[in-house]
Amino acid sequence: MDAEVTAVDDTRNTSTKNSGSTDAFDGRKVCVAGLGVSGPPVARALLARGARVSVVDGRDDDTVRPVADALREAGAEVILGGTPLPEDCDVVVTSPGWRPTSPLLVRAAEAGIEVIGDVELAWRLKPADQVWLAVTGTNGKTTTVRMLEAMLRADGRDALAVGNVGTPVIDAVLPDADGHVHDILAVELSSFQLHWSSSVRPHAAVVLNVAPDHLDWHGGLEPYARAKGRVFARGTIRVVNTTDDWSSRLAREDGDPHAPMVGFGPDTPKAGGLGVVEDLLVDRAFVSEPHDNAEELATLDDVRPAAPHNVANALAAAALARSVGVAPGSVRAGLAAFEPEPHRIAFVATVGGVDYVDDSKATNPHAAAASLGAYPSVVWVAGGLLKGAEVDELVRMAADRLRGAVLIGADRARLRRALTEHAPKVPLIEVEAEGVPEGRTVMDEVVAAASSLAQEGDTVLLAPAAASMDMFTDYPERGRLFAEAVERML
Ligand code: UMA
Repeated sequence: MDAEVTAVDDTRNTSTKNSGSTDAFDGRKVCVAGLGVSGPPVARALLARGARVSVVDGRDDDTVRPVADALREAGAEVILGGTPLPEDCDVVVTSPGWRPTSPLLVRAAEAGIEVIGDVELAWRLKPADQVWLAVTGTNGKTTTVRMLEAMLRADGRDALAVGNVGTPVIDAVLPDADGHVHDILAVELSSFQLHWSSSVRPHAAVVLNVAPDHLDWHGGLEPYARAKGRVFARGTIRVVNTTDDWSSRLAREDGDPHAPMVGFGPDTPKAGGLGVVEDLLVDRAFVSEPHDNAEELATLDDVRPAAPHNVANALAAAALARSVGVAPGSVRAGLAAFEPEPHRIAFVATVGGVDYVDDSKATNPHAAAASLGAYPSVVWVAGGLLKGAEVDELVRMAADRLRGAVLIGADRARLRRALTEHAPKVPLIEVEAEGVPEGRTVMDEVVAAASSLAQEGDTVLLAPAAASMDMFTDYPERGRLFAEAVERML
């Protein structure tokens, strides 16, 4: 029997804050692994706490050198172009992307040195009364934390979305230049960040879904999923996607059996859950007498972009918001204020009766499946780094709606094999990164190939099912170049 659900309004009017443990790092020698987004603020926070800090990064280029110089000036030792484990380290704080098999982390483990991530450090340093609401899952995390942030703010809360979404968590737990610390954080946590966390205990948390991704990093689906399950800590309200087996399983097996469990899904909710009744998003969890009562939160029209998986994101965000007493009207106002992120099922233009859509954020097969499912007749632009994921099921599922496919990137042979086997009649064009004619970009070639396959009424959909770094800086650059190439055809 699941524990009873009660919304806890513990985030209002917190004018003073207890500070986190202040002296735990004083005089200790800390190695910070990585000088990307999370490493520098971690190093600065530790210096401010009196730690002796050594930062290491395998890169030594024009991007990291100025960052390294600034940290040296602040008192850190910085080693670039190699990743030795600095002498006499008491603890290592790693950036999330570092694999457990990377030599520095292996050496630290062998030497019995504690390794934690940036999120764990932030948890240990945060004010005791700052509330965390956590979101993890393979897809939809960023949208969900942004919706949650908007709902909290619409309710008048002092809230900020942080974590994998881009703002390092450490920046939001220490006072800013004006001495201000946010009351409540909507924290997006990746499987990497959860792997390196041990004592993080959000007030409420959700695993949106689990599908194969980052398998090469974690060594398989089970360890990847179990890393996500760590978000359900002792006492954490478990918010669960009732349509996703892993989400429920992790809440049951890895969560606290005494903590409330709140399901959400696309159907009429049972008492204790959130769901959809006709065109309404409805709460039957955070209400008095849930067996008799339901609270209307919003309509399906309030959810943008309008796609089934996005309704699930909105319900998950609503459940987390309601767990801290956000009013129903603020859920709706938050959805209205929410700005969809670029490169997520973003319409680019119609050219010759064909719609061009940028879903460059679909960096794994599960995300690509969600966006392919939203269009009846598609020329699919796919490929890149598959990170160990299989694509057969995706191609089988999408075969009937494919007009054609344009394949790019390092792992395109896997996609070609799957298409040849499961969709043999679908025409394929492969575009190589090399040999693009002078004055044209690889995306000009991709878009030209796609338009040659498309017919009026079709959608050309960039939903690569793969990461971008083999050909582009990141997925935003991939999406931007795609959109620019489409716009050049106008
Ligand atoms: N590095 C080494 N050796 C290694 C690995 C990395 O020297 O073996 C160095 C790199 O040269 C680089 C630095 O470490 O300078 C990069 O560290 P990092 O890749 O761990 O990441 P950060 O730049 O600190 O950014 C991280 C997240 N990145 C990853 O998890 C890969 C960001 O998520 C996050 O926004 C940021 O912290 C703030 O919390 C990005 C991401 O791609 C968006 N996340 C993955 C995803 O969403 O799928 C999980």
